[in-house]
Amino acid sequence: MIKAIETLLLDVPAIRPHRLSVATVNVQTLVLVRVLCDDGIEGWGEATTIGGLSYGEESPESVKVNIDTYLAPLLIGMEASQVAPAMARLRKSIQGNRFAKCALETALLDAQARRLNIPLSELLGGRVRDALPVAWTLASGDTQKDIAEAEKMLELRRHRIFKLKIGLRAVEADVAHVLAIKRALGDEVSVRVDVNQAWNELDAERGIAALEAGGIDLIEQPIRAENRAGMARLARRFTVPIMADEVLKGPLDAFDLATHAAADVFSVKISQSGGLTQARQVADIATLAGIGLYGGTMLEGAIGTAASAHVFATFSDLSQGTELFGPLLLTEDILTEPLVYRDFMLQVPTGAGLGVEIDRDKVAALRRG
Ligand code: MUC
Ligand code: MG
Repeated sequence: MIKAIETLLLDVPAIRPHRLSVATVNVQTLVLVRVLCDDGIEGWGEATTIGGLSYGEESPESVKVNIDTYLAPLLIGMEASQVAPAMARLRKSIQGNRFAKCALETALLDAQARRLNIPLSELLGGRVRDALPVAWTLASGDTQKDIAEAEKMLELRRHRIFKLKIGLRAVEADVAHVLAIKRALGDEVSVRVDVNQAWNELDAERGIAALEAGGIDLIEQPIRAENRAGMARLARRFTVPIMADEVLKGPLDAFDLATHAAADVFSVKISQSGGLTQARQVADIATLAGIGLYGGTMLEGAIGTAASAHVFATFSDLSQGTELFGPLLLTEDILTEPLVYRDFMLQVPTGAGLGVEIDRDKVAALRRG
């Protein structure tokens, strides 16, 4: 039986300001969810947003208050080992709140997989890989700093895929910044851009043409999420793959985007999808439609990143890799043993549940209030 559900806000400083077109992240707030069951087993989940309400319509504070007030009371007393009926109850009674639902589903599946003594991935159909390629986002806003940061990552053998955040400056200035980095890093390295919706369609046509000619490998959410027809026009017009991110908020969007050929690649995010099961559904739709897959992040800490890793490890095709670098952007970790990044890959934890152990002292030290 589900006995209690606790939510905590943790404020964790970033290693450097992380600049997106919609916000600059200096401190990341993690919402941790702890589900306690009457058999003594507990499960952990996490939700993060980017820049409070700058990126989406949930904030860390709204996730906490909505779980505490509306979602948790629906779950207390339900059978803890029956995660599907518990999630069905939430989905029936609660509109929206995908991030909150995802954090709860993560905690419930973590607890259930611990109960069965299997990795969480095995509750989602089973993993087909034990390590995931991980991109790093260069977002200092400064070309030389970004090049130096990328060179350091290559030397450490941590990342050889780099995603650049653009869209704040004029198209030409952004293109010059990206192509300078691409030239400095060379052909062995994959350079991609995320415009975070900043361009209009005409800007996008100009910008993407120049980026494609300069050898850039992937263009993420170049225009407003609402302009799905524009996404389809860009996907048809260019050879360089166009990736859907902000427009993709779960299986129904995945179905619609696939139907209208509005993206070549989906960035699957567990929280944007509304949970781990729904993230799998998004991936299934992509695979059936011949759309490529990328494992996205909402800059989660270790718990959300481990949960994402368990989901992405089940994807049969993960052609574009992942960007599960969230914990590496933060100055503090909350695990007893950090996640392992080695040879350009994140190792998917193999222990029971999420396969990570929470350091309670660290959590207490970072807890808000
Ligand atoms: C996004 O839009 O992809 C993911 C990586 C990163 O640097 O920012 C996030 C959000
Ligand atoms: Mg994005």
